[in-house]
Amino acid sequence: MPKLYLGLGSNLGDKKQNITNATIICGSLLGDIVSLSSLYETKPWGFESDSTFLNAAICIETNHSPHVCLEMTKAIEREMGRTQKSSDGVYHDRIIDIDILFYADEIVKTEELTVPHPLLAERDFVLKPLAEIAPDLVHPEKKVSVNEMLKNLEKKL
Ligand code: PH2
Ligand code: MG
Ligand code: MG
Repeated sequence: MPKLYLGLGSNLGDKKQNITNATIICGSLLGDIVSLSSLYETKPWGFESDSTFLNAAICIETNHSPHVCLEMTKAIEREMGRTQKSSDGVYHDRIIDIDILFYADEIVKTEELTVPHPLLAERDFVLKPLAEIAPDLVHPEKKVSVNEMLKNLEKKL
């Protein structure tokens, strides 16, 4: 079964509970959770906010297509009370954000969805949790592993 990697983030309310709830709901709707990172406290990236984030990464074995997974993660965000969606690089505080990072080694480029996540290699709040659960996962276009992407990013920071 294909492995779906999701990045989870929260910087509003009970962040730890929000990540836990999202993990449970993702597991029940999308498939079996096969790995789960620890929680990482991270500074807001790409926008100003007084609220730090908790970030995590999870891996789910799923029968659903990437687009169905996207619709489900969006529905979970809405159900959990997320109001504003980010667009054009303008970010907002949020109860929960669920991003598709990888879907097996598939490449998806449609209007609604780009997989692997296009900003993955620039975000330590994504790569750190992901490196905990999938250090050797190789980016199908860049041909480098998660661990290598993290090392390259840390050299730049
Ligand atoms: N998500 C963003 C923008 N900035 N910063 C951190 N630390 N964690 C996030 O999950 C995050 C962010 C867009 O979704
Ligand atoms: Mg995001
Ligand atoms: Mg998102």
